Formats: sequence, C-alpha cells, structure tokens
Amino acid sequence: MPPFHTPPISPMAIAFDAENLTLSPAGPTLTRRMSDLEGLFLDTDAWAAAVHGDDPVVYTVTSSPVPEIDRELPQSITTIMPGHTSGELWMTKGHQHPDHQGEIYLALKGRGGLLMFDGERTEWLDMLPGTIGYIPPGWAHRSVNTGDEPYAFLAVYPGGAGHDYGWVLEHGMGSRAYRATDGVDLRPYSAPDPASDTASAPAATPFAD
Ligand code: S6P
Ligand code: ZN
Repeated sequence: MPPFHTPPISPMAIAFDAENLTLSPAGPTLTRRMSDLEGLFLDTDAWAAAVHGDDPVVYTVTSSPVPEIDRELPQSITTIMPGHTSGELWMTKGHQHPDHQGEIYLALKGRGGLLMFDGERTEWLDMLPGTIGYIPPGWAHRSVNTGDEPYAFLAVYPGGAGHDYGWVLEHGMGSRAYRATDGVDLRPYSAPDPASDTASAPAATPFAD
C-alpha cells in the first residue's frame, strides 16, 4: 500500500443528483439554525428576535462519506434558505481554512453569491447554476442567498484544510450583503452592535412568507 493511501476509503462512485440535491451514499448532514449564527448579522436585536421566535433553519450541509482528513477530497451540498435579517441576506457562517488551500463551489440551484475576504481585499462572485466559484488559498469565504428560492451549491475541498470560524468573527468578511430590488447591495463591513432589548425588534423574514 502506498504511503499516501488512507484506509478505509476506497475508490467509489458517488451519485450526484443536482435536481434533488443529494449525494449517495450520503455522509453526515448539518443543519444551521439562526441561533447558530450568533455574532454574524449586523442587527443583533433582529437576530435575537428570530432566535427567540421560531429559530428558523438558515442552511443545511449534506455530505458524501469522504471524511475531512488530510489528503482526502470531501464534497458537500449546501442549501441556503431565502430570507433576510433586517435586510441582510441569509448566509453561511463563513470560515477561513487554517491550512490555506483552494476550494471550488459549483452553483446548482437558485441564485447566490460568494463573498471572499483575505483580510484586506474583498471579492464577490455572482453564483448562478453552472457557475464554478474558485476560492484561492487564504481567502475566507461565505455564501449568500440573493434570490427568492433556496440557493444550493456543491463544494469540493481539501479534507485536511480545517475550518476556522473564529477568524470571521474577529476579522469580518469585508462586506455585508443586503437585499436589493435588483440583485444585491454590498455594504462595507461593520461589526454587530451588542444585543439590547429584543422585545420590539423585527424578526427575521423568510422570503416565502
Ligand atoms: C467547506 C465548504 C462548505 C461550507 C458550507 C457551510 O470548506 O466551504 O462546505 O462548509 O457551505 O458554510 P460554513 O461557513 O458554515 O462552513
Ligand atoms: Zn471552505
């Protein structure tokens, strides 16, 4: 056995259903609710009101069985629900890979954007079905649903790269993406205010409502 082989993973075919957004055989599925996105939306009161309301699902991540370990190449499908929190579009938490390596996203359904930040520069890619978004090493990345339907994409990434979510809390993402009549309104990043009285705060709004 060559030294780079990592048992027990063997060559395998993975059925990729871009319509039903499944990978088969399937690995773990992760569900991120509003409560999992603490400290990320600018309007902390609106975020807290949503959490204390029905704490909606903001996105899910379903994976193939390929594990997140060094030298493996896992895949996952992320589906972000349509919605906004005080105008700020629903999004993933965003992360930096501590072991800087590249990653690709392939947009599958809906309409979205890929926000990237290297600590100084910000980049935004519009993501429509068929678009491959390339994330170079060292760029923190966050996905945003800019449409009225769920936005889904396939990610393929180095299994040993790791995920640093604290980096985004500390450094931000350079921009914030807001709902606009035509597409997205990108505004300069600012840190969230500390939570205050949530009683009169507007709740987060799924577009479907
Ligand atoms: C993994 C890749 C995606 C994200 C997923 C959720 O490197 O970038 O699979 O994990 O889109 O985003 P986040 O920021 O919550 O991990
Ligand atoms: Zn990533």
